[in-house]
Amino acid sequence: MQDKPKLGFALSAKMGLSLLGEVPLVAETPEELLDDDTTPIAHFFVRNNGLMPQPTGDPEGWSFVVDGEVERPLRLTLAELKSRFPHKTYRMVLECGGNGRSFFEPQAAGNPWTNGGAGCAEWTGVSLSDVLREAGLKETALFTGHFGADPDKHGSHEHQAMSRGVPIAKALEEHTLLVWAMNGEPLPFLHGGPLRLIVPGWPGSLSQKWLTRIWIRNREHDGPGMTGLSYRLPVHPLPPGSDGKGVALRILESMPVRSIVSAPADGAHYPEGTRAIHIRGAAWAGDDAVARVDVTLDGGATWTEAAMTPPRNRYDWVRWQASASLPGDGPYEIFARATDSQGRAQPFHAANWNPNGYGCNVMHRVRVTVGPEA
Ligand SMILES: Nc1nc2c(c(=O)[nH]1)N[C@H]1C(S)=C(S)[C@@H](COP(=O)(O)O)O[C@H]1N2
Ligand SMILES: [Mo]
Repeated sequence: MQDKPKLGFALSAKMGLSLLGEVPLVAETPEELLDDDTTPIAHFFVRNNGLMPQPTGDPEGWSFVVDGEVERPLRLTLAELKSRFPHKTYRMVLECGGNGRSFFEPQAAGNPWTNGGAGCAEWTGVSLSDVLREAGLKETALFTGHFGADPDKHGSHEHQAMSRGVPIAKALEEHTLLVWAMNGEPLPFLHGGPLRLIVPGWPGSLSQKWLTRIWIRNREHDGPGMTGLSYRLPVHPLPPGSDGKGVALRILESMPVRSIVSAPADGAHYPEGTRAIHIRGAAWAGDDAVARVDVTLDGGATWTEAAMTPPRNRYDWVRWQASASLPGDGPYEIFARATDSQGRAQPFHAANWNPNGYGCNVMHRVRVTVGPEA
């Protein structure tokens, strides 16, 4: 973490993130900076697939369309959206589909996220379902297709950098929002302001930034990010390193259960004689709830159950804490393991290798030492 380059002045509003790519801009949050109940904007990860659009001088006049399989196609400005539909604020996790990818062996293609391609912010907007109701879904409405104002990574507006979509049932969930504010502030440009989607629990790529259009379709959407190996997992396990050609695939929908240790930080040192350490972190589980979090300092021989603070609303993360007693000085490895409400727990080793490296939820490992300063 320490040896990765830090963000330059282009992202001066961001503090302490690790840069994974400059063009397109990709930056993740070290786990120890995810120690707040609500992730501050300054620490929230950034993922672009193309270049950024022109910032607008008139946020309230920003408009988007809803068209396709609807009775009444709509064009709404942000001002109209705010005045015509009930406002909702939820604290919800946004997580990149490739979060955890760097832990796959051998390395899978794509940005080498550790666990910091995720954050949990308060999003304010309106339910997409309220807008779709106004447009009137036809019986043929099966899927959404999302469009943004950003050019692709070559600067061309002919193709979308990313254009994904969801089955209509996910679009109709109350928590799927059209969002204009983050942590009570106008949605920052870097995070898709003035207007973006938030599709919680599923890969972040569905949460279109700089939103210009929602195309209601009568079939699965086929924009960039929807075809080939994109956001697809093998139905049956693949030998690590294989190219995934010709195997049965399914689209990654709900993200798998994950926990992070946000304190102590990896590499922390405690004075000699320390016999208890306090550990805290966060856990979340896609569409599912977190049932429990356990920590171990002895490689899984013994586990301590963490105390969890309940989520504020569905898709919020749980904050958890645990105290662990230590038998003596020495090096310790902390592992945190979350289990979802269907009994699925995080593995010690990533078992679901796939060519594009999605959904790796291997346990977060934090190394600490107790003893005299070296
Ligand atoms: N228009 C647009 N929306 C986008 C993207 C993009 O490249 N262009 N990237 C997606 C991906 S892959 C992720 S993980 C999230 C990241 O959102 P953030 O940059 O606000 O953290 O935005 C999604 N929405
Ligand atoms: Mo992503």
